[in-house]
Amino acid sequence: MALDKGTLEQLTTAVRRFTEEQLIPNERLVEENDQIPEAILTAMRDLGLFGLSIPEEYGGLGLDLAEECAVIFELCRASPAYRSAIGTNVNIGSQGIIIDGTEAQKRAYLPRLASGDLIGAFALTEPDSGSDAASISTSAKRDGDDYILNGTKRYITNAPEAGLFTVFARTSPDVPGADGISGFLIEAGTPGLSVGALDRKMGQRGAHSADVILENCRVGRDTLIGGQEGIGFKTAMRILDRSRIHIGAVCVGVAERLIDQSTRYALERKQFGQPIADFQLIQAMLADSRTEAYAARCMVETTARRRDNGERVAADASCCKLFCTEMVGRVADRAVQIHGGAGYISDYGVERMYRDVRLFRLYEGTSQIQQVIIARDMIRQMSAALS
Ligand code: COS
Repeated sequence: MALDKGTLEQLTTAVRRFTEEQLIPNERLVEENDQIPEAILTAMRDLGLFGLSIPEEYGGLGLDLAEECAVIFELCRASPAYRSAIGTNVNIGSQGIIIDGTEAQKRAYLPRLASGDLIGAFALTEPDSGSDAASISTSAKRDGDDYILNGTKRYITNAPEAGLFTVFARTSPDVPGADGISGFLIEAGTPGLSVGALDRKMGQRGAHSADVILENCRVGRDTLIGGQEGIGFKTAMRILDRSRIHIGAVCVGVAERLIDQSTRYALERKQFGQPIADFQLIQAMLADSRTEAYAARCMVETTARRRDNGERVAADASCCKLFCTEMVGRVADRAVQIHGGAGYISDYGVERMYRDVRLFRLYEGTSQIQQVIIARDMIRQMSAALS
């Protein structure tokens, strides 16, 4: 553990208070304006939320993953759009540098990512390459000491706000699949890099995504992550291993919020002369949701701690992503059901959360991709044991 128990408790208590006093009351505003108010972003920076995972020597809070998840459980009691604002800096937009970056790359970018002055984005997906991430076609052609990148990246979270893009591109066109891929750190404003129009999404208003277009974008060799060609796919997979546990924690936070809100509503709402909480069919839905959210919390805490202890947890990270994202979908569905007609009306915010959580089963690897990763691992292990 990077923090002693008391300090971690102080941090999670501060985040819980911030969530209750500032984030939840502004959820509707964020939804209506498709924008998080600047004052809230400033408060998030002041709390150190952009730098949760970034080592202290580079200006972050240096939390380990279990501690980060404890903070995320609290933060995600509010609309997921808030988490998305810090999410790329904490995870997919900074971890490439932390995991495989050179010392110069760490010094150049981590302090500003930690403070939230710089927003990071992770550009892997393309119009024709989603689940099959090793099939990306964005090219990075060597030209003297430079690389020239061409291609389009799709659904890139925080692209409109980002000052730094972790871009994956093919440096060896003759090497098919994963081995020909390299990661680059490209700053916004680099000639040849542009960001498309905002994606119009089903939910998570206030969190933005867009295409990132690379047209003869010339970058120096110092932008190559780790200064090494051909390791980009593995960098991307290692980033995703970590962030899939983080997404599990996000789902736990949202589920716990929905369960509290549903329980409160069930006690207030009267039908047939009594609170609907007295009816066993309502109780069954509440109990199922609590049980599943508790299982998800235990799973995330255990997997995060095991990763912090240096264990290889790639398949279990996928178990977390699969179970937690599916779990919160069921919890949100029951929350709508318990609220009845009110669950379908925007005033209560439940329909908003129902739409918001749908994304979790898609990004950072669909549920089906998590199943593939888990089953492949099982088969590999059993085959090795049998041979
Ligand atoms: N950590 C380190 N290395 C890994 C790894 C991991 N978690 N997963 C795979 N690798 C390595 C493999 O060991 C292999 O290396 P070797 O050739 O040296 O053995 C290489 O990477 C290729 O792996 P694999 O053969 O498993 O690749 P596949 O093309 O079969 O695809 C999946 C793997 C499907 C798991 C991958 O493409 C994936 O995760 N897809 C979803 C992408 C995603 O999440 N997109 C969301 C975008 S971010 S919002």
